[in-house]
Amino acid sequence: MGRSVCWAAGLVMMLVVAAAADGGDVEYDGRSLIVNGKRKILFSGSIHYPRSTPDMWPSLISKAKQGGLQVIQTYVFWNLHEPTPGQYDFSGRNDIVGFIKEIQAQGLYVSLRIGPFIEAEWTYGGLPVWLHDVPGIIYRTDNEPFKNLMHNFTAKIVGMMKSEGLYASQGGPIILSQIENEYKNVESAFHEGGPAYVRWAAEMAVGLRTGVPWMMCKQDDAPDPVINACNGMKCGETFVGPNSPNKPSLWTENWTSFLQTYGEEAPIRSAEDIAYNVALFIVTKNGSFINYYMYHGGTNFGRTGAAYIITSYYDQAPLDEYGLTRQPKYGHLKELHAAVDSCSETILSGTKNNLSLGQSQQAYVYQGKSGECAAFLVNTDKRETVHVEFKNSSYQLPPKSISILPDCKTVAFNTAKVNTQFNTRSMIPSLRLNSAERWEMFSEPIPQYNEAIIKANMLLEQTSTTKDVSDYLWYTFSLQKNSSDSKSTLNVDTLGHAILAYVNGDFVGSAHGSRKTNTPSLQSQIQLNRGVNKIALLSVMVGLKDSGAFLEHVYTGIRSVTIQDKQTSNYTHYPWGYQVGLLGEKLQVYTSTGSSKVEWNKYSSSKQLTWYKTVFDEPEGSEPVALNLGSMGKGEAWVNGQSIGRYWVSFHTPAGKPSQTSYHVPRSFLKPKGNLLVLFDEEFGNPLDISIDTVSVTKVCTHISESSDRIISSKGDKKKKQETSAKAHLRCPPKKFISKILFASFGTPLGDCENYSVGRCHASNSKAVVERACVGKRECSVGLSSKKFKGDPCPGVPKHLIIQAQCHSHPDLSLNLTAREQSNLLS
Ligand SMILES: *[C@@H]1O[C@H](CO)[C@@H](O)[C@H](O)[C@H]1NC(C)=O
Ligand SMILES: *[C@@H]1O[C@H](CO)[C@@H](O)[C@H](O)[C@H]1NC(C)=O
Ligand SMILES: *[C@@H]1O[C@H](CO)[C@@H](O)[C@H](O)[C@H]1NC(C)=O
Ligand SMILES: *[C@@H]1O[C@H](CO)[C@@H](O)[C@H](O)[C@H]1NC(C)=O
Ligand SMILES: *[C@@H]1O[C@H](CO)[C@@H](O)[C@H](O)[C@H]1NC(C)=O
Ligand SMILES: *[C@@H]1O[C@H](CO)[C@@H](O)[C@H](O)[C@H]1NC(C)=O
Ligand SMILES: *[C@@H]1O[C@H](CO)[C@@H](O)[C@H](O)[C@H]1NC(C)=O
Ligand SMILES: *[C@@H]1O[C@H](CO)[C@@H](O)[C@H](O)[C@H]1NC(C)=O
Ligand SMILES: CC(=O)N[C@H]1CO[C@H](CO)[C@@H](O)[C@@H]1O
Repeated sequence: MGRSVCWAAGLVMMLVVAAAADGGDVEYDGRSLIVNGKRKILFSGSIHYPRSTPDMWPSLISKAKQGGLQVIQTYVFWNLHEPTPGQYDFSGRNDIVGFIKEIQAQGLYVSLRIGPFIEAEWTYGGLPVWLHDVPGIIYRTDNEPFKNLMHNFTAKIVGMMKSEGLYASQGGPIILSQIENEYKNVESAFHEGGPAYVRWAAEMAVGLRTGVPWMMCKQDDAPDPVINACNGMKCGETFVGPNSPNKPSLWTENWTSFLQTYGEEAPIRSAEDIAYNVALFIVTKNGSFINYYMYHGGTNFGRTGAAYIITSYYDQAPLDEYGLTRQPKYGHLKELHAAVDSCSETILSGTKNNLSLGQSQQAYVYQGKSGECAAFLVNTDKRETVHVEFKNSSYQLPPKSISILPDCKTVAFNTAKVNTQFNTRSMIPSLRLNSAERWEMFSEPIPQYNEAIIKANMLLEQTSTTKDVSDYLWYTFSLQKNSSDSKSTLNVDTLGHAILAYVNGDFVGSAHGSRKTNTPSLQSQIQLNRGVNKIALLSVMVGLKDSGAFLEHVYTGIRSVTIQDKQTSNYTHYPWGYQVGLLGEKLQVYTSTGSSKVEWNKYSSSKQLTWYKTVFDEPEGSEPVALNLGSMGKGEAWVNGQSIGRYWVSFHTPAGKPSQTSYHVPRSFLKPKGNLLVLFDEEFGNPLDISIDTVSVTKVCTHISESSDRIISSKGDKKKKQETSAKAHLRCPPKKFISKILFASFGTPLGDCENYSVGRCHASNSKAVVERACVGKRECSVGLSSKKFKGDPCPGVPKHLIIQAQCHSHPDLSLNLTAREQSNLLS
């Protein structure tokens, strides 16, 4: 498919593809993808269809488009689509065709990563658990049973796409597909089976004749014509490049943040750092396709998250879990895309030169045939702001930054200068479920060996016993004691994620692991009675492993059990009874029909292993809804029978906080009245402190500096300076208005939008000036000029303006607006 193409000069790049995306033929060469004869620098963002709901898709895609993306990338989730062999599910959140058609309708392209091994922090890396029982199977190597099933599923998906006409070669939006995923990470474990499998996978995929290129990420030996692509945070620094001069530089996963596991803080990656690495990839690696992983992360509903992965997925992405724009990340990247788009023609077809501007400063200059010129000024110095001379003008380059000059003169964008406002999201309680009367509870019974249906003279492996229909497996045995004198110690070694132990119905101890460590062995002091003692161990999984070689051999569940008193008795090989899952799960007590199958009691006090039930009305309005589970322990929650995911509030981060307390309840799960909320808590969670919250942006903040003038002319051109003098822009989300100025300082305020205070120099009328310009409006701008503030509070000193404002729904009768503010409202 690679071919060299004479670069057409004067070709008009369409920045926004009109109406429906019509890909046409997709080809590539060493410079870029060529879609319908046109070279493109494509900005792409990952949005996974099952991690949001179909009613959210149009708005997510539209926001992505407004953010300057031309492509949406998604994985395909095999274990969702083929839960049992040969039985497929493409309904609801699994409606991949509907998702792709929505992207097409909005005029964007699709990058389809079929895998079908995908990792993706998704349980079992996307593989169906039933694969485990296929005789002789070894995943992801030169193994016939695996290759047959992988081929079957890949062909099924490609066939569906073709029959819906969704490939660009058919006039559809799919311009790129991926086979396998980061295989290089495991390849060596399979010895000669590895390379043979890579060759087979490439051939199999290419043989499906989609008419669009295939890629493999992190696979530097991807066989022709499959393109090897880069994954990571710093492809601008780390990517070794395409493995052929005829393949373009593609970045399939530029992590906008990182995965988060229980017990860890949210990983934060700044807008500046992402923008720097993207711009660097374009100039130093000839990058022409950049995908943000994730652009919208969303929610791991149900039990779909991989081992220890929290339910909220990449909430720090440009669109947060709820689909709200996360600023300044979203806006800063949007400005980057616009700056690159405005000169992408020159970048793609011009000749590139680089010249040194200083010790750690370089200019990359693209020169077009008809005199067009675009430049990227790179400062790799991580500490110093430097002034450089470029084409007789002087430019200030902040530390670790890249300035983009689409015409080689004017700075359209600098990766380190954030002009976008910040916003702060709030969870506002709409309903507190704090009265005991509204709750009912049902205790999950602790099973006994005698009643077990499954029995074995050994400890069974958990996942092959449960077939992953539940996170839970009970292990029970009974033990005859002739004396009651001794205190004993129960020792349990497990490869499950958490374990709870009961002796004669009493809780005796628990333990859990983390993504990085195995579950430590449980050691509990126990008292055994004379006669029969009933031991019950509940082994709990928090998702299945999603990475590494030989997933089919991963052992889960309890490995060894001993009881120590005067001597040590080993019960590893002993008559054990098993119960797969919980009674409440079997009866589906979280559904309206299932809940009537058990006897619910009035809420008395928090107990372990307890189901809680209540009903609530939908909060008014259209803002996203979340459940604040900050008072709960560990378990799962359902709304109207649909699981909103696992929660684990009791597992704290090193800073002593839960990794996640708010859990998304999609509006589409709700009806206006009488929504059934059911929770199962393994620990001593207190449901009386749960609240139903609405999620909204309540504060916006902007920080602007005089020194952020775009051009500093060496000739001190004052007129120019004034023209480009900065304005602070504030804007509330739709249907909200600036109700209050929380902080404003023109002068030398300290800190930034996250942490500010008045500095030495401060115009005392700052707040009044800003209030006059902004309160009551949805958006406003305030110029950064002394005139506006009736005088210069400190002549000669470079000044800043920081404004933080509160956004409020309108109309709000509690607001006492002045006449002027009321007229702002009407304007
Ligand atoms: C592949 O799929 C076809 C139906 O599409 C089915 O008949 C066949 O048994 C499948 N093969 C395997 C190995 O599952
Ligand atoms: C980028 O493209 C230029 C030709 O325009 C080539 O000389 C250079 O080697 C390429 N750089 C990389 C990192 O591929
Ligand atoms: C041009 O860029 C290359 C690679 O980025 C670097 O090795 C070289 O030193 C640069 N040349 C100048 C003159 O800065
Ligand atoms: C820079 O200035 C010098 C002298 O003033 C002039 O000769 C040269 O052409 C200028 N270069 C550019 C790129 O404008
Ligand atoms: C307890 O007593 C029973 C019969 O009295 C005997 O068969 C059994 O071995 C004894 N068990 C232990 C642990 O001593
Ligand atoms: C108990 O027996 C099992 C199986 O024989 C063995 O793997 C385990 O190490 C034993 N545990 C102890 C503490 O000896
Ligand atoms: C906030 O800023 C002040 C001074 O500007 C600084 O001393 C303090 O450490 C900052 N606090 C945080 C949490 O960043
Ligand atoms: C509005 O004015 C009333 C009466 O003057 C006062 O009680 C109330 O607190 C004011 N509300 C706000 C939000 O300032
Ligand atoms: C390829 C790449 O850029 N990998 C980097 C991804 O991010 C992690 C964490 O920051 C780095 O350790 C890798 O080097």
